[in-house]
Amino acid sequence: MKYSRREVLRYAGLSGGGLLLPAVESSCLISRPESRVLPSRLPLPRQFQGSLRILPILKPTRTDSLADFYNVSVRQASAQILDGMNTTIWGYNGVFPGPTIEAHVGRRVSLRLQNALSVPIVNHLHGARTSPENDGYPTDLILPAGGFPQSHMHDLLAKIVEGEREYIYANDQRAATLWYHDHRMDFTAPQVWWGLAGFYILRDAEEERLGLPRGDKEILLMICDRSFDADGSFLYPALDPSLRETPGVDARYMGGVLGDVILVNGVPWPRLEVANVKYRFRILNASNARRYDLETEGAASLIQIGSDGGLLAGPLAHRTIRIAPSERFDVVVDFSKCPIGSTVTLVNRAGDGPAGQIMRFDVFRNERDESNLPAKLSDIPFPNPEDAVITRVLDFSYQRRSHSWRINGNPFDPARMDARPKLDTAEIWRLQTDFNHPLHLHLVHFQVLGHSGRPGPYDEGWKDTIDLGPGQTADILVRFTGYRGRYVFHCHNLEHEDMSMMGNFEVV
Ligand SMILES: [Cu+2]
Repeated sequence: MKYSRREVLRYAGLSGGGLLLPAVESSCLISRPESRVLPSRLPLPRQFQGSLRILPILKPTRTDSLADFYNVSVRQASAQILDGMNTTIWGYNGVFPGPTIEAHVGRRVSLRLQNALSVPIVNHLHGARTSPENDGYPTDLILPAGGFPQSHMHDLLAKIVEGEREYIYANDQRAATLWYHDHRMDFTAPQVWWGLAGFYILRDAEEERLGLPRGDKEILLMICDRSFDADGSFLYPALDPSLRETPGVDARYMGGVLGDVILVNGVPWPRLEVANVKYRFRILNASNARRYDLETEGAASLIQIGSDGGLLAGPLAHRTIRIAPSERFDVVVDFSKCPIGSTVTLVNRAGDGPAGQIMRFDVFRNERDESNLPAKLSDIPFPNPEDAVITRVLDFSYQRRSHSWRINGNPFDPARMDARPKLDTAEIWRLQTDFNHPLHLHLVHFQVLGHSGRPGPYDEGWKDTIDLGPGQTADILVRFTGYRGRYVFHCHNLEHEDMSMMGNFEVV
């Protein structure tokens, strides 16, 4: 019998503390692995040469009165990311980023995924309130047609299929910027790195009525970093580059893999020609481990209108927006004060050298602005901590003994429930970290009560991911609504996630 590395760790008799009183080894003496740049083996592409790619909307293969039906094949393909070179990607319908799915509140989406890769896949719709069987639990694999050797983690509850399966998304939630990505047990990080990520935009009538910038003034921006091998292929420090058996990365990168090329919608440091009016940018950080401090240089600033879970109560101006892996920030940028011929650069204050730049807007056209930016956007309830029936403490730390990322000292185990919240109740989850961890809960949206004291500047509205820095603690108020069943919560630094920083909750 063959054990995965993670199973070996589990059987090594490592035990963790109880949920409410975590027994965690002191993290102050441990030198934690930092995220690290993987240098490309070719000259980096020049900045602001390529045009931003506007991501196409996927057409349903059919629709009826209740639902839209999509068929998508997940396959290997070739992409032109660098000038004069081909990059092998794994893509939904063979493209990276994946095609955008546009959905409407109250109308169901059926997504039939066909796995044409040589390894298992799992699809997760990030930020969606989805029934457990459709949520993309990491062991609910779609094996390649013809099967796959049983090297995957043992899970009695896993629903494994061969070739293809259908996912049903109810779209019974607020309008929001969601995204779908691979969630295969132990191999999420490399499979997303190869290209398995796309936008899923959920719209509703309330939002349409506001008159926000739309049409060609509403633009999706998927930011991610990648490194390239000398032949133009994606470079990733996987222990098993075939992604068939051994999970994990070269030990030097277990803190997280950073690329040295910044891609927006799959184009390195692109430029976009804009008119001197307001634009709406739905920004997603689809990077494995890199966080960005976004700023604009030029006569336009970032006005946040939405977060992971949809619109804020009102617009919120930021000098800088810190965006961690998997977070979404919906922003309006008003170019009306920019002279024609001027430029505005979106920069990353958290990055050095080339990684300090993201993309450039070239203001080239005079136009009349027909959009609005209302002072009131939506109703967000005030979070009342007294609604919570319990407070749970969850510690997210590196454990030196096992050289892995742990929650309350435990590695991931599909058979262990870390929490059993009751349907339609609220709980406070007190999240504490030793390091940078963007923490994500499936199924739910939450409000931030305190982030090392009080809500931070990026915690407004409904969130599904919260970014914590070293030694920070956050209290989040979580409402468990929608479905009973088993879901995961985890760090969305994908290398941490693959290396055990994931737990389970079951809504009962
Ligand atoms: Cu982490």
